[in-house]
Amino acid sequence: MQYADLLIETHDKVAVIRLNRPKAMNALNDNMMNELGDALYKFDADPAIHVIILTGSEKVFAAGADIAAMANYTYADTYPGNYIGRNWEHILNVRKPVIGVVSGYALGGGCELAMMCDFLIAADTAKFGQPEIKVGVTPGAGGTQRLPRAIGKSKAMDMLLTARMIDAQEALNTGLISRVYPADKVMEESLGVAQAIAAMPVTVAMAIKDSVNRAFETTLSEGVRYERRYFHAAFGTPAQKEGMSAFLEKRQPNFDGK
Ligand code: DAK
Repeated sequence: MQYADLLIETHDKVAVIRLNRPKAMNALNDNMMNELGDALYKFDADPAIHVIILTGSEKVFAAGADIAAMANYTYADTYPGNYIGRNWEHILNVRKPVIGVVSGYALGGGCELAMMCDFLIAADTAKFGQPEIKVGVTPGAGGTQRLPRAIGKSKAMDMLLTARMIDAQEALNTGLISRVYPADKVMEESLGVAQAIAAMPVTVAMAIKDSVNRAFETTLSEGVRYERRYFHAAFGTPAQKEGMSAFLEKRQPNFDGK
């Protein structure tokens, strides 16, 4: 898979998609977001891939939507043209786990894209922010919605209204990210996390992802009902037979192809 604004690698069952517009701090533009959707859908459909990592460079995950591209947009360009909605949210349709790995800046649309991943691992160099207010717009890709759900209203209001950035430690303390590693180790460690998930049964990983995401879209009792259906269905799968047999036989499970 060859793209102008992405670099692609695979490591066994793990695909790595790297945002790659180094001259513009990986600013997100239409071409990059179209390519990202294409790569995500191809890996989601590929039975050899179980987990996807979305990352940037060592210096920057993404410094936001491309301000040079947006500067002359009018309302007629954005609303009828469905700016953002038309191609930024493909990642939300991906059914396999997507881990965001952030080194350096994740700002504006970059922070919003990171928050669309299933969970985030960061380098100790990471900086997260929603500085849109400084360029005269509100966030447009979920920043005012996903940030308060992730870190609470007070901290989210503080970041959104003042445009201040938080570092990796503060992001860890608030629950925006799940792990922090030294910058020179973050990819190796993240690949280890992805490979551990990739060794689990992909059908169960997909069901867990779908159930967790329901928690943000429905009531507690409906969410639990939803989870219960997946739990019951699991008893019809080879993964449950292999996992429970392996436990009783005191051996490691082999979930290949399950
Ligand atoms: N867009 C385009 N180019 C960018 C960019 C961006 N967001 N961020 C950086 N660059 C470019 C710089 O212009 C510079 O280009 P040259 O001058 O070399 O040609 C190059 O990348 C290197 O940047 P700096 O020289 O500034 O590098 P520094 O290390 O000094 O600073 C920085 C790094 C990331 C702190 C700084 O570049 C910065 O503050 N960047 C802007 C961050 C920002 O404000 N991000 C939010 C963007 S607004 C909407 C939906 C969504 C949105 C808007 C509307 N609707 C539905 C209508 C979303 C908006 C945003 O994301």
